[in-house]
Amino acid sequence: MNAKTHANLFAALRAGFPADLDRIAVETDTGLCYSWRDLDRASAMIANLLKALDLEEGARIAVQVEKSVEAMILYLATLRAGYVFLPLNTAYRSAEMSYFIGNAEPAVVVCSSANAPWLAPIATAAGTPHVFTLDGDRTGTLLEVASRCSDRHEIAHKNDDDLAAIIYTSGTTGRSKGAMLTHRNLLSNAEVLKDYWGWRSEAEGGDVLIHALPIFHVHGLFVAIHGALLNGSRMIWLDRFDPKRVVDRLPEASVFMGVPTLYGRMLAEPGLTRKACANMRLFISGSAPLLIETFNEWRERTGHTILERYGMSETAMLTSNPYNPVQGERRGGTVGFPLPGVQLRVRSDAGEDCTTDEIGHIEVDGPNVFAGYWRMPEKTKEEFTADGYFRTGDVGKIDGLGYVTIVGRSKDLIISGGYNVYPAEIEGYINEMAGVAESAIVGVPHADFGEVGVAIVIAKAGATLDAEAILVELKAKLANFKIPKRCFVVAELPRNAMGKVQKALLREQHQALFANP
Ligand code: MLC
Ligand code: AMP
Repeated sequence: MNAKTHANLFAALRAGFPADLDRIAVETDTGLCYSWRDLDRASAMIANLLKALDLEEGARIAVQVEKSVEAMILYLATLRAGYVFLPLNTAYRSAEMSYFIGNAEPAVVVCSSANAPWLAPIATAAGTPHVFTLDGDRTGTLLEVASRCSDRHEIAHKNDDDLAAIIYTSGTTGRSKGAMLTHRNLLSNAEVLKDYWGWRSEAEGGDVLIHALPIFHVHGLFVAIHGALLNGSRMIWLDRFDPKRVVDRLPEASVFMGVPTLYGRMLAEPGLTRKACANMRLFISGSAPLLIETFNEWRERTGHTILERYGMSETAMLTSNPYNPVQGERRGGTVGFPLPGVQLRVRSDAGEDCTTDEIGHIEVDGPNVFAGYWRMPEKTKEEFTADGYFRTGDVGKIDGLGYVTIVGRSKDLIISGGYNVYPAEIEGYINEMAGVAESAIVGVPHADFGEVGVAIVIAKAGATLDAEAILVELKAKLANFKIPKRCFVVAELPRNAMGKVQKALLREQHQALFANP
């Protein structure tokens, strides 16, 4: 394999497959087994299907399908064929999908057959020439056509800086932005994590990962899948997170990755005991802050210390608590140290380096930092400093030992159960409703989701608004996780002297709404 071919992330993942391709690579929770040979052949067949479409260089393959092993294989096939994978949350509705498809102009859209009746016309209207279906039960036109393709495929030649994926991440103002990730971004991060988290080789007993996260975001798609494939490790695959099923499978596994909500829900399972976790090597948490109470309770119940790490769609993983005790202890409430190769600094509003423990803006650089926002050069420029650091929008500090702690965000963002919800987007929809003068969405603590949105709405003079009706109208337009969990119609919003809505005050007012289960 020459150096150029190897720049294709798929080539590196493929090189991680074990020599014996007949061993089990993925076992679903329903008992289906896929060998490494199956992954190789099926990804070759779908890659050949894509190749036969004669797409232009850099063509986007937009995918909104239920989680399945075949959906993962479609991701691998896209890399293998040299195209750009564009995963989309299954909760997105037609207005959201219209925007993504219109903006990304994918050459191929793959969706569920249930969504095809409304999604295919959106794709056609946007000029997408190819629409396929793929369902969770291994049916759909994608697999029908692929079944007639050869299972031999030469991995497409890619350069380091060629795009591998676009991940849409909502903007604080305006519409979502597509973060462009290159083969180098993803591969460099995967290689660092393989080493840093001590993935065990076969000779050391190997690892088995329980995969229970969605595969349309960085955490489930990149961190989890790349980790297992690069190390040739088996995955126990759950199409959706079920805390009891995960706990039941722990004795057969050694690695688990989750957002804090998953850990909270697993703690409610009586089967979560030290004995059930005896074979486990590593529990990893990220995508949202892990409460220190969860961190402590987990240690008490299981004897394991959760390793918390921090990342973003634009950068993949940035920091991690240490795996190896020689590097230090895992500290609850912190996100650990910058990963090897990542430069992370904290800067004041004035752009000066902060001193130890001083709170400021987190800025990062490294081979993992994305290539920019899709077709948004101006927005991209704004998010980088003059010396090339990416402004994360997270606010934090670094202590004397080098541990990074995230204390807040300068971006107006709510992270709910590991999904990002942008108040500006929801406010925009509410403000367009009949009788609404203005609105504010704030994040408040929630025992299960960590944080959830609450809407505070003001009626136009003479209009009467019904809080429940506002939520019903929103539900018809937006992904379900974005819907505020409560809505209040009030007479006025608190403002500061400059006339700006004081969201901190609103947050304080409503902070006890969902604090207890
Ligand atoms: C579901 N609901 C949510 C929600 N998920 N509400 C707020 N926040 C969420 N995250 C609501 C639905 O709207 C619905 O309400 C009800 O809960 C049931 O929906 P469901 O789909 O059946 O929920 P469930 O399967 O229980 O899902 C919860 C969850 C899921 C925690 C398993 O949200 C999840 O998988 N989260 C992980 C997200 C993730 O992978 N993030 C990584 C991002 S990458 P109703 O009223 O409609 O019935 C990233 C970078 C990094 O951040 O560092 O990793
Ligand atoms: P996303 O855009 O979905 O990739 O979300 C990235 C954001 O998630 C980051 O900018 C952080 O605000 C947040 N995040 C990720 N990991 C952590 C963590 N361990 N603790 C706190 N926030 C986190």
